[in-house]
Amino acid sequence: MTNALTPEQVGDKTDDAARTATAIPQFTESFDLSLDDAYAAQAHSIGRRLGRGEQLVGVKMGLTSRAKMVQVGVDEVIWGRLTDAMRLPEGGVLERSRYVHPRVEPEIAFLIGEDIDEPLSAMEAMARVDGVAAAAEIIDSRYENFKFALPDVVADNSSSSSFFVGDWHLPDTPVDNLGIVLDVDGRPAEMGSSAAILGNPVRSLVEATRMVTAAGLTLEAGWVVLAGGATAAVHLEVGHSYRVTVETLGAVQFTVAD
Ligand code: OOG
Ligand code: MG
Repeated sequence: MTNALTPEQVGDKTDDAARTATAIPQFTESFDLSLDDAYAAQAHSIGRRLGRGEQLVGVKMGLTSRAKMVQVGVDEVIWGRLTDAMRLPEGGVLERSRYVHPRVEPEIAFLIGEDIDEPLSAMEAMARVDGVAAAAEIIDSRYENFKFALPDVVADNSSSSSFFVGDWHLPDTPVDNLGIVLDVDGRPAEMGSSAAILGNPVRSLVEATRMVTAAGLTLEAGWVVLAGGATAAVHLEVGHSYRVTVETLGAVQFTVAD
């Protein structure tokens, strides 16, 4: 065990790793990083992004489905912060060189219509939602070999790196059991249901109202909440196109270039 780093030092390293697309060793291999310090490190690393002119535009929930927990070997719900620079235009091109080892996963997005600064029930939370949409999250763990323990991934903004959101649909559109397909060049790679997300993605929104407000943040009107991957994530490769289709919500797609 080497000397522990402060949350600020950890956040500096995850931010540098993300900014330069360079893999770093897991912190928990060399010292005990507490979950609280990991969230403080995440806040610090995103604070650096805000200092560079980025704006907070929402949060992502993670490890809300079995498929995701099994794929990465961590089984607790986590969250991370989304900035405007992370949102990519639907139908666009993703530059592979800006990432370490990116993967894509299908998600459901909620558009917050009215500020939420306290834990809410499903009904209360949905009353403050203005829209629901299909989404794709690009996760790019900054750790070597995409391997991490719970505090590592939290300090690394829960692997979040970019996201795409499709057209918004009315908030009363049911999202509890929608068929989902993630295809690569038109061939299905992963299939699932939105029910894989905590039984209903709305539960993930409820978790967001609890976890994010406990951290002192408000889910602001206009913010996006990503509910978490419904299937395992798929590696991105240059020259291929990826599309997430969600029954009744439509599709989001993008292509990967150098
Ligand atoms: C951790 C982030 C998990 C999700 O939707 O479950 C996540 C990871 O898989 O690297 O974004
Ligand atoms: Mg995700």
